[in-house]
Amino acid sequence: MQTTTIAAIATAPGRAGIACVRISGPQAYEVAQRVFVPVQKGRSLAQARGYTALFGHVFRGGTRLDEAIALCFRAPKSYTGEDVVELSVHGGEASIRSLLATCCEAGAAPAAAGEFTRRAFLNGRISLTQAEAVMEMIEATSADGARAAAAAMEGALFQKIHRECERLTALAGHIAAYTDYPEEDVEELREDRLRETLSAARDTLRGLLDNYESGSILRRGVRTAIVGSPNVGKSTLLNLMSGFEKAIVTPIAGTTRDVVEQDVTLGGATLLLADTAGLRQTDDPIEAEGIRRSNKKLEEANLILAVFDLSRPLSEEDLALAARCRGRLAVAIFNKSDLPQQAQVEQIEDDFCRCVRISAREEGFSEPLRQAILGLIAEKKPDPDAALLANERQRAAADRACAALEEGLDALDAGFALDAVSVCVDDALDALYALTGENASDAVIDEVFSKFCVGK
Ligand SMILES: Nc1nc2c(ncn2[C@@H]2O[C@H](COP(=O)(O)OP(=O)(O)OP(=O)(O)O)[C@@H](O)[C@H]2O)c(=O)[nH]1
Ligand SMILES: [Mg+2]
Repeated sequence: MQTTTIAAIATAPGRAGIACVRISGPQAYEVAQRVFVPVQKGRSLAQARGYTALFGHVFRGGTRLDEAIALCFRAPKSYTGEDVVELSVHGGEASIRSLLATCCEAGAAPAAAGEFTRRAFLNGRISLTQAEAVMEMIEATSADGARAAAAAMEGALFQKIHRECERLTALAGHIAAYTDYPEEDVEELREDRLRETLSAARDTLRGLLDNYESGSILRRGVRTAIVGSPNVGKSTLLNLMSGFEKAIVTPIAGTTRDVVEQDVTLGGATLLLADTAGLRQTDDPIEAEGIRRSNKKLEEANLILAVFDLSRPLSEEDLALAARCRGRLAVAIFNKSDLPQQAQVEQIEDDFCRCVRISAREEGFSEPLRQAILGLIAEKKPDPDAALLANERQRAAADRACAALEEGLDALDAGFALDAVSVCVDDALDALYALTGENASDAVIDEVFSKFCVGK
């Protein structure tokens, strides 16, 4: 248990209806009482039970700052597991900052980034993966991202990992008993059962690792590159999808040099659109740098929107681009369908998962294009309610555990003694408990919470 009492503004900066200072720790009620006076005579914060609210005023010195609502939580039934009081006032920057300063003068220490959630973790309210999910929820910009974060907060990943830990712990115990006390009446350790447990855990982890990349589609959005030869209408397409004139459009080939980025919501997903410089051979060093960046976006994309100009024959660059899209999640967009057709699209159609004809000059998002993109994302994205690895820390830990289990299975195949297998099981358990935070080092915990915002 922590001995200090902390306070921070829990709401976002800026003007709002309400802003809130959260106070947590053993002196939360003493601090709040020095600041807050209830309106109703005879009521006091000190006597307030958990899950109750009081209306009153907050004061600094003798000066009344604002009207306020005090929300009371009593340890251990609060977010942090400690006594917590939340003071909500009108949401002006000046008033909320002055309220926080008053709470600090009254004995609270300013909270560090993520300190409330850190306390919830240290007090055993939530696992490390659930704490990370809180941050995911705060950062979620799409409905899918929020759903994935909610599932993780509920403990979808924690429970999945924890189940494997329990099975492996039981196995480790069995191996130890069997090898250390062979003369005792320990149930025989059958090799096929041993192999089964190890490979089941390994398969669970492999499934999670395989989904890691596509999980980032839910959380961060779909990295979408708009690519193609110069003048085919890439920037016009970006503007069409964004709903405003984000990028410069001109009839001059080579207009776009820098990558122009815009986030767009489609269905429940966020598309991180990147309009790029047209791909062609050039001696112009500025354009060449733009094209290098186009190629980078193309390589990194989860989804490629390859644009072609229907009104002219396909060029060498067009054919080369189509070849690069083979096997990738890519839509061919045959643009300028309002003009007479010159391009022989049959040459490249097979290189793409979907092909659509549009005129990007026409108003509004083209329905066939929307359907094509949504269909492809739906095929690729994992179930947001399932257990998913949320970040690089979790991925690395799962990877370490998976490798240890592989090693254990190899040791079995090679006919090594059970001791060798037992070491691998211990390594796997070590990695899995680090993942859930049950034996994470202070350095790892510091690292996790350093990414949080103050007030959470
Ligand atoms: N007729 C017709 N013209 C279009 C269409 N889409 C774009 N254009 C025109 O094609 C020209 C080039 O459009 P951009 O969007 O700048 O093309 P881009 O691919 O971004 O070109 P770069 O940035 O130079 O690589 C502009 O004059 C657009 O108005 C379309 O569907 N039909
Ligand atoms: Mg352009």
